[in-house]
Amino acid sequence: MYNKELESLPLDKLRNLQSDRLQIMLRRQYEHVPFYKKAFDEAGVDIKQIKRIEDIHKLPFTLKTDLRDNYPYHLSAVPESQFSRIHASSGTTGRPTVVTYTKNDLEVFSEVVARSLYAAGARPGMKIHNAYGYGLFTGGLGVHGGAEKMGLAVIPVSGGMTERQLTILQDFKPDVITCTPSYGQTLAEKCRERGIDVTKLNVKYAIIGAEPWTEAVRKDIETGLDVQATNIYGLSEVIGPGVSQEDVDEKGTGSYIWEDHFYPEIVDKDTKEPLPYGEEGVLVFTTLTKEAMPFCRYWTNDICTLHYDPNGKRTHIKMGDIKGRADDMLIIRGVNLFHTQVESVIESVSDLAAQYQLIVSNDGGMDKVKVKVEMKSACQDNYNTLSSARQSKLCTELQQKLSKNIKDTIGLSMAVDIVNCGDIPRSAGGKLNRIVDERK
Ligand code: DLL
Repeated sequence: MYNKELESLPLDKLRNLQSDRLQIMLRRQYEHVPFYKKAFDEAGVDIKQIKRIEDIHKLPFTLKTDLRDNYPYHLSAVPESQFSRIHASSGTTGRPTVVTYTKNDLEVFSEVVARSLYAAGARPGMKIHNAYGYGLFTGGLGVHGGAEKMGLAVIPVSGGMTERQLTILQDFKPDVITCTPSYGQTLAEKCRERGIDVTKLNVKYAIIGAEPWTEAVRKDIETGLDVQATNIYGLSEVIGPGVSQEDVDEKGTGSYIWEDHFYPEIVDKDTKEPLPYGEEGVLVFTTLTKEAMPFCRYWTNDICTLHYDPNGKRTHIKMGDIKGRADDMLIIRGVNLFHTQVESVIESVSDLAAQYQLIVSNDGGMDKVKVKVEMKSACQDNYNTLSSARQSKLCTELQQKLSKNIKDTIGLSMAVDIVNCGDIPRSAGGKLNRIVDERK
């Protein structure tokens, strides 16, 4: 463990620490953030009466719209002169979501990322190829700070320019790589295409996150780059990457949330009531140590479960995979649909990549979903050698196969559009927007 004392703190001590930190945080919010003073007063909460973390459910939620309404700095609890960094979300419409950090916040950020990198297999003295975007996105600089704190040599590659990334992977000999899952798959595909012998690369660990992914994606990256891949989760509003991390020896059992800094709850999407551990609902976080922008019960919109793992190395709670976003859950002709369900079906067709978009429309009153999906690069290579008649035959076969598998597994009819490798646009953070809602 990177910080054995805190990562293995007995639960009763952890609850005491969380309770102490919560009281300080609430005072900071009440005294310095007019939005929270009003929110607590309107909810009839006397923060002096909130002495234990177990009372947290009495407090009001904070929503993403609250950040937008208080753009850019009105939720900050310190004067602007105390800001050490400002990040913003990569949102495509409207005002960006702005998050501010003090010097101490950046210390905490580095601490939780260092713990995460360690859990993923990184050790001081290693080199890390950081392919998260540097800039307003928290991925690049967030991982960078934690890696430096732990004593890794950081190669600040940032996103894109895949050819250069391949050269760096071969020549700079990093032990660890961090990137989005879709970019990890792209790198794996390109290595295969170029005939790079991945067993000769030095890279041993891939730390993958910033968007949802599945076990099939893990397998693609692990075999395609000859690494052990683990999940890193986070969001800008809570700090950035490193809110939680999967341990390399405990793959598939969830990701540890660094609970001494971020207190998680799962609440029912509709009633907003807290749910017991193990039940699926919306993940909500209270930041316990942040100074510049402390958040009370921040509604992430991410859907998952929480559980304690009696067999885990650490005492902190684990979160399961993100199933989707509460606002991403589509209801198509009465069927609840997360895009990850379609992804699992796409993975059953070996020529198709998990690079896809669901385009939702409602022509003629009925909601319809079209799946736009890229061919894998091996399939693309073969496709490029075919005559146009054989090309359209191949596309039709793939369309029919995917359409049938979707109907059989999910029970919905969806049109399928097969597109070339790399044709679906990626955002600046390297993320692929899974749902395009064209409904009026
Ligand atoms: O994506 C921070 C990050 C950077 C995490 C690098 C991991 C690695 P935002 O841009 O604010 O922050 O996006 C946050 O991305 O609410 C989730 O919906 C999604 N997300 C992040 N990590 C994961 C993950 C960064 N491991 C939003 N699995 C979150 C699934 C994830 N979804």
